[in-house]
Amino acid sequence: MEQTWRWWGPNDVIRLEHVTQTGATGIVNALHEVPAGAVWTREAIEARKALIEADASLGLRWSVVESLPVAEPIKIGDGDLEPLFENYRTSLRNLAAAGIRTVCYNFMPVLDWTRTELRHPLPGGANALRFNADEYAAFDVFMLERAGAEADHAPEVLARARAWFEASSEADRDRLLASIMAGLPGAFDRYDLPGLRSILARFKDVSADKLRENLRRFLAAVIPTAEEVGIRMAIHPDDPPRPLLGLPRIVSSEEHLAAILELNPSRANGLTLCTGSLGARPGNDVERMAERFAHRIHFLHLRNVIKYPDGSFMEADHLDGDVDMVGVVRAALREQKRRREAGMEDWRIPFRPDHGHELLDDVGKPTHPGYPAIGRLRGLAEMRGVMIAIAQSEGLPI
Ligand code: DNO
Repeated sequence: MEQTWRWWGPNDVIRLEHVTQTGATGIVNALHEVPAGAVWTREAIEARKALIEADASLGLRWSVVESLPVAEPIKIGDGDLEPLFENYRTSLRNLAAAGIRTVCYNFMPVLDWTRTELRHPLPGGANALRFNADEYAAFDVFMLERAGAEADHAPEVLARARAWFEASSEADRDRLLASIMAGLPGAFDRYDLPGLRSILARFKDVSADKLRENLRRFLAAVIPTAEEVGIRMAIHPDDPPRPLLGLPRIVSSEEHLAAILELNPSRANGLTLCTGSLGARPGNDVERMAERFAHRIHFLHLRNVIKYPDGSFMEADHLDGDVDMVGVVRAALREQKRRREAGMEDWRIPFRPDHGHELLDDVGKPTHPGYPAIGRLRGLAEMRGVMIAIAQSEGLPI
């Protein structure tokens, strides 16, 4: 398994030298400055690649793109999409020309990952990301004032949400809005409440079936090109894996993943198995999904979550939480063996420690929420240990 690290580009305070110190060799990166829907040019890709590989002694290569974003009109299924499809295909061709073969993307309308608390304090002074069902309901019902929102929350959650809202200060509400918006990658497309209401309105006729149909259309438009240029597309699951703000979700469960793989049977239509995203949904058996879909997994995000009965969840230490991480790593290692025996050249599956707690000197550093250096270094080290232990005891290639 290729050990990778998400690097946010030249503005990341965690520098490439630091990444080398973690033991990772693959860089996960995106041209976050290019707006969704626009082409990633050959020049821009080559410039970024050159930056990543400038110092050969660091031993790094740009191995995965996360993400090549899908523009909202494609998810809405609005208007003439052909120019957007063509731009996406051009970006894929340009990436392939630079030797990049794995492209992660998601199909979550409007919001990428969503949390209500970016710094939930842990004993000893560390911080974790947390999704609090009461605060989320307070946001949805009382701040956003979304029509019909009450029906989407359990009565006891709603009662606590009301109490939270009534006791909240303006600063509390600002913090909640900022936390919910923080998931949007890059520095773009942060919405304020009116902005969020208007983008939500554009999705009002998009049911889950319609969204799935729009995904099918997108795949039909881009997968043949991906196949032709040797790119593996890897859809990222919904985070959290449940409908949010009335928006449909179609990448949240085993059934969803199976349906997506069937939408387009090409191996280029594959998955990012994100254990933390999928693990936050009651009933999801992530180890079983790793085994069942192994042949179509092109990228692994390893992190863990603890779920609470009211729908809240917290990001846990990588080996502590509800997901059987050892089982997932075992499934990935066995799949690699199968690929190698089948003569596949790129048999190694890239994985990255996805998120980490803010630990020690991470606290107070201006890193992206969920992406501190030491917390992720700990996660990577733990997962590397699991990987090597399983590989040695089962005689599997690493
Ligand atoms: C959060 C990430 C997501 C992910 C995108 C992939 O930390 O896992 O932002 O990168 O959803 O498209």
